Amino acid sequence: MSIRNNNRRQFIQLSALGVASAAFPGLLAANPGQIRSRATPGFKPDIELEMSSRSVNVPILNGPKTRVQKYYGKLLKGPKNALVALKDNYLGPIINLEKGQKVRVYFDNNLSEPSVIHWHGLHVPQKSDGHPMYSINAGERFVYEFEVMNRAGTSFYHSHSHELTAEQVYKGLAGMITVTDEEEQKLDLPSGEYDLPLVLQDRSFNRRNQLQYVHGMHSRMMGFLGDTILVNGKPDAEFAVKTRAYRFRAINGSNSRIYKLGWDDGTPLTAIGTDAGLLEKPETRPYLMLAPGERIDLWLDFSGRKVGSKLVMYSLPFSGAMPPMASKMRGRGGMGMMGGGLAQGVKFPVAVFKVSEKVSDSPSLPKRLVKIDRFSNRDVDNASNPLPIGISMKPMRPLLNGKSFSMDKVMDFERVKLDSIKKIKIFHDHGMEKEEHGEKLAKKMGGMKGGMGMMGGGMMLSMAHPIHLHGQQFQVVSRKIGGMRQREYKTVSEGFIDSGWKDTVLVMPGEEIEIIKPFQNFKGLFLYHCHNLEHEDMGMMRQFYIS
Ligand SMILES: [Cu+2]
Repeated sequence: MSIRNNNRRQFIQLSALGVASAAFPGLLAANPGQIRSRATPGFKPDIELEMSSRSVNVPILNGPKTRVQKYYGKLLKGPKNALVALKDNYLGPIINLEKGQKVRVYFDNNLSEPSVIHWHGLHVPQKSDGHPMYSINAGERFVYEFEVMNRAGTSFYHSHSHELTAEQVYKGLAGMITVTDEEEQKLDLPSGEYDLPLVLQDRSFNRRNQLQYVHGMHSRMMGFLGDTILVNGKPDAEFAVKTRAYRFRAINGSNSRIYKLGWDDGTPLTAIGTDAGLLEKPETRPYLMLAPGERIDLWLDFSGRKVGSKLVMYSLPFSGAMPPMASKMRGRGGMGMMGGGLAQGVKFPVAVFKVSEKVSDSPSLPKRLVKIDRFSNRDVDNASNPLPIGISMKPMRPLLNGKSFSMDKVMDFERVKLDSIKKIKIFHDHGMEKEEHGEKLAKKMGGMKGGMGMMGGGMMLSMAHPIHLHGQQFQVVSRKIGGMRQREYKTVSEGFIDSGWKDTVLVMPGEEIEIIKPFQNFKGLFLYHCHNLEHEDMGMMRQFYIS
């Protein structure tokens, strides 16, 4: 069996590397294991890490410790601050990188199940991107090698083993990555103790403090929603802050919860960065939306606040993210909730900021941050014929372009030429019924009207999906909201920042979003999927084949 699997896997890897450019034959998904990945002799790393995943007990709540899965790290080579462990935490160590560094990571899977690491936000070669075909079995080692090509920004690494992603991330397999570069260093942004993570996750615990995961297909279909909010791995988050500006790197590491971040007293929020990149200039909004997989770099300025005063950051109420059917069941332990849990879109506190010390100086908010060259139709070769990402929900089957994920298949329009820059249209495709529709869709994209088939069964399941594309960051170039659910859309519409670099974008029901994305530097298979991790594991994932 192992020989056959090995051959199959090798074939897939060779195919992905462009050795076999013909159609991917009808292979079964590769089974994890049999990967023998070794360090490349010619690759001279600036940073060398040994990472491992293990089941371990950590203190989260008062009382008994919680069984989690955790990434451990050991710095073999590189600057001391490249790896910062969080004590008594399920979150993996923070990895601090600099543009241009070469990084090698030895990953030892010490779980009792397959796993793989995806460097969400980093633009790395296929083999180091954590594609589920590179999942390794318990006891195996995988070597990741990449050069940091990203601009300064915040990313995060997490498990991406197919059908295990949601549960492994839920159990703890995630951690923050920061990247810095010369452009950022010139800005004199808050650093050191004033540059802090804000990793947002929701969990549910039983009476013995053990993690509870989804029960039943309904909550899986809507996505897991926990009733306990954890910030940086801890409940009841409180930050003691000085009267000055801070940078908080917010990461939504939740499986499916969407946050609408805002202050209790109505003070607006200022963002200086989005997914893996600083903005051209700061953006101040009444609130900011943060969907699973997304990041926002926040500029939180406590200057002028009274010592002893408290500010509470909330997730403010919003509606429209869940199907109408699920919303009606709210309060009755309905879909998407654990019994008595926190429904999607209800208000709850995220973290308390206690002003505890007066200081006399603070960096001031830069008027301009970094230069961003905006993509336009002139940069793409398919302006009038965008690549489709059609979202549809059949009962218990969330799909992209009418298909579920299969490890070794790409459709014609998912084959993209290396070095091309493409326009991509992400939309809700309620009319999609036939399996081959995805193929046809690519051809008739121009003629598609929003709202087609809206009264069909698909619409009843229409919900918000955070769509994540692996590889390079993209830019959002347009948003259109269909005629329906306008009132609900207004509860979130001011919280989207489209001026920066993105790798994940929340697509609300009825919404159609156009993005422009470059496909440069690396050939191979690069995933696109829903970052509602329950959806991802149910197959709401496809891939581009860059050749
Ligand atoms: Cu989804």
